[in-house]
Formats: sequence, C-alpha cells, structure tokens
Amino acid sequence: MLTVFSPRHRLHHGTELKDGALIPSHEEPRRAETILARVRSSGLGDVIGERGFDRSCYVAAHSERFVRFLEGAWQEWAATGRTHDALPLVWPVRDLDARTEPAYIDGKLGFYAMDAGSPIMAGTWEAVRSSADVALTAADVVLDGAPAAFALCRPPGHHAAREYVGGYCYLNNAAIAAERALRRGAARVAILDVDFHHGNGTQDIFYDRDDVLFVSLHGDPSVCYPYFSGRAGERGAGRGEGYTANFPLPQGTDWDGYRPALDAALARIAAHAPDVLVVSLGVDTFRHDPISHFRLDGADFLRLGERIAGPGVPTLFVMEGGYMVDDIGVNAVNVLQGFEGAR
Ligand code: SS9
Ligand code: ZN
Repeated sequence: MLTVFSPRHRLHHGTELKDGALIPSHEEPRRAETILARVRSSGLGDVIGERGFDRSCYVAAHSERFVRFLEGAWQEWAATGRTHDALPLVWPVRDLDARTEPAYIDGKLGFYAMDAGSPIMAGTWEAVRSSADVALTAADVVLDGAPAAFALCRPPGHHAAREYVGGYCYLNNAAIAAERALRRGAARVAILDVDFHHGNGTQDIFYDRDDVLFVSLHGDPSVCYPYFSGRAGERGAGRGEGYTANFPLPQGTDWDGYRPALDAALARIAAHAPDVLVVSLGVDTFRHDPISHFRLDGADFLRLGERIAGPGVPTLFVMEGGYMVDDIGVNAVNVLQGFEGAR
C-alpha cells in the first residue's frame, strides 16, 4: 500500500514533564523516521509527500477559534519574551468559566488544553498542519479507489478534541480524514482506535453523530491515561447513541485477552456497513512500551492487521502512538503487512 509522509514533522520536537523534570518528549521525531525506514526496507509500497489543503479541512473537525489559537500560539508566546516551549499551567475545571477565551496567551494555553502534554514551539504549527495534510492526502488516495493507504502522521491526533489539545496531539488527523471522506461522498465512516490510550478527542468530535461510528480498545481509564474518558458506559448521545463503543481492558492484557474484544469491535463496525474505515494505529500496546501497559508482541501486530482486513472495507491507517522507538517500525508495518496478506 501507499504511504504518505512529510519531513516537516521534524519541526516539532517538544518537552514533557516527567518525574519532576522537563525532559525530551516520548513523542520524538525518531518515531516517524524509524517507521519510514521500515516502510522502505520492508517493500510495503511507494512513499509520497503530502498535498496542501485549505484550513477549512481542519475546521471541519475543530472550532474556528481553536484553529486560530493553534496558528498564532507560538507568536503570542514569543512576544512575551519567552523562548522555551509554551505549556499551560492553569485549566478551567468544573465551576470555572470554560466558555470564554482569555485574551492573554497563558490563559489561552490552559483554555485549549486537557493536560500539559502538548508543548508548543516555533515549528509546532507547521508540523501539526503537515501531519493533518498527510492524513488528508492518504484519505484522498483511498477515496480515489485504493483499497488501503498509510498516513505516517506525526504528531499524532486522537487525544485532540474539537477544542483542545492534549496527550502529544493538536489536530485530530483521523477525525479530519473522516470528515474528508464524508465531504467526498461517503455516507458512513467507522473509526477503529487501537492505540493503547483511549481516543478521547475522536470520541468528543463524533459523540452526538450517527454517521461516524467510533470504536476503541484501550487501557481501562480508571487506572490509565487519559483517566476521564473511555468507560464502557460512554456510548454516544442523542442521535449518536450507540455510535460510540468503548472496550476498556485491564493492564497486562495480552493477545488472548485482546482478541475477543477486537472481534466484538470489528463486528460492531461491520454492522455499521461503513464506506471507509479509518484506523487510529497506535502500537503502544506493545509489551515493551515505556508508558503503556498491554502485552502484545511483534507477531501479534501481524494478526491485528489480518483481522482488520476482515470487514473488507477501504481502509485508511493513521499513525498515532507507540513509544518503544526501536521496535515501532517493525510493529507498525507488521499491522499493514498483516492487513495486506489477508486481503
Ligand atoms: C502516563 C503519562 C501519559 C500522555 C500519553 C499520551 C499518549 C498518546 N504515565 N502521558 S498516544
Ligand atoms: Zn497512546
């Protein structure tokens, strides 16, 4: 299958707070480079660059004021004389005013974030935008008739909601691609999120909708990030009731525990009869992932890809998480090769 990749991801290389110190983020440039090297050495298929898209493609999944914030955040921060990464330190929880956008950048950073995991630096917006354009380009490849394509996105997107960043994510690449599919004529889209962490952002964007089914397998949020989203009882709202399906699984889940939930997820997707399937592909379910708690091994990712081919739907893979960088290329490409082998 075709892979879409942008070298502009390198413009973003932020920091994160861990164990009392500011350290280079686990979400590092080497992740995408390692996957790209494996795509090439495995002979998966050609690699192409991203096309440019109008910002209205981002506003399809986010609010206008949120996109405007992302576009200008670094300039506003730098104008206050600071040169280190911009990070929020105050959030509008519960009874505080979570509706009114503050004028000052430090207020905006908290207003538009769920956590301090999405630092903003000088090149962040260009990298974030290129990542969304990678997803849009790969979506067009599938919508033009290819059975599958791989959007090698970085930074990832599934924690980014309609109006906030978080968990290394800024624009929701999978949601933007799903909106593209609808705009180009798909009647129904399904999103399968297999990243270890719940895709709270994608769930938020489509929670009250019945045209985009969101199905996620992830670490139980009572003990795993993002803690405040991803319980089995979250099933959608209004006309979207029943169009969100969450499969929280215990820490330590291996393939034997994962497979039955995956099959149930795929059965729900088949019942939706989607025109396009978008897979939020995180490989932080790997047993040696440094920040996650499942126990899949390298060969399990081949089986995961095989099963995803089951519904027989045109499929767009969108890269999300995976932080054991030495293995990320093999694991991600294993999913894609498992898919192609089963098709
Ligand atoms: C867990 C810290 C979690 C954010 C993780 C975001 C993953 C994105 N100790 N930090 S796929
Ligand atoms: Zn993750």
